[in-house]
Amino acid sequence: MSRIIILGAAQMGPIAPDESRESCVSRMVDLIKQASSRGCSFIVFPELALTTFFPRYYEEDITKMDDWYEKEMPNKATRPLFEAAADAKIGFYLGYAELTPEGRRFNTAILVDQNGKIVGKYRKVHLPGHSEYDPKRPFQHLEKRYFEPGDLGFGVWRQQGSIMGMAICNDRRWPETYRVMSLKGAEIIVLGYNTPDLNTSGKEQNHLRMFHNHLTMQSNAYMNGCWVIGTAKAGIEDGCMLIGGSCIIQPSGEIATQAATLDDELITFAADIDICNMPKDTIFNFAKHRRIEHYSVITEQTGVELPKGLN
Ligand code: CDT
Repeated sequence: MSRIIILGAAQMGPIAPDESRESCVSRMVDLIKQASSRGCSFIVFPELALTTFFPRYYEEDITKMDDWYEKEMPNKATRPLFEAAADAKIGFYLGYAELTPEGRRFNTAILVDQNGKIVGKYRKVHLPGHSEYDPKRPFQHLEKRYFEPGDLGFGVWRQQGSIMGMAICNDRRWPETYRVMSLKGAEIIVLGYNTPDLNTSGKEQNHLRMFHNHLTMQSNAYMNGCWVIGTAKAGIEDGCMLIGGSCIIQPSGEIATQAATLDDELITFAADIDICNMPKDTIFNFAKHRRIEHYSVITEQTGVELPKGLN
């Protein structure tokens, strides 16, 4: 018997800087209702899904940004989302900015089970961007200012008869993200993203943003024999264009379904989790084929070390 889970990516259109949490949550509840009508049992919301992508704004005094963060979860504004999802027996991934009681700031995602209980937490490890105002950029990407690197590692959780892991946006570009979770048995890796269509850190053609979005998730789905769900916050947000392209990717690396708009849009797919078994038992049977005696530089060295001598 196959293990089928109807999975969803709940893409969201732009969130204006002055849009309330309550308004975002009501949009999410609509997506939950659509998911329920399609028999979906797990959906993935974007990164920082309760606010506009505020790292595009510079503020000298970081505490003046506190309103963008959630101090507890669930809270008054998000409780209706947890309740609607629990009523519909839908589990979900939600990205938000976390401010801890100790004053630490993380770009966070949670995994919520079908009863509305938080069962997993992930804090973004690979923070992109910069920490100081950069006058050369048309808009800022200050994740390194407003968040510290995640301290929880790459966990996985048993959910709905499968094993799920979480990542956030820029993490999807790093093969280590998927490999660490796959070494813990991940069969479904889920992530949300906010990706401007313009690379402000270097010269690059805009169309490559979507290409790399899919390339990284598809290749890593294939190389780890797992399902990958990537969910965008898309469209023109406070003048900044964010790519869409939310998708559900199968272990072959092929996109099973992809969003067609840059708005709130739910895509779903009846995913057979057991199709992970063939690649995991054959070409990507890690226990049989990995050669860790040659991989030590991956954890012992961060940057490139060139061979000695001159050419
Ligand atoms: N949110 C996020 O991680 N965005 C990055 C943009 C990188 S450009 C500084 C991404 O990897 O899509």
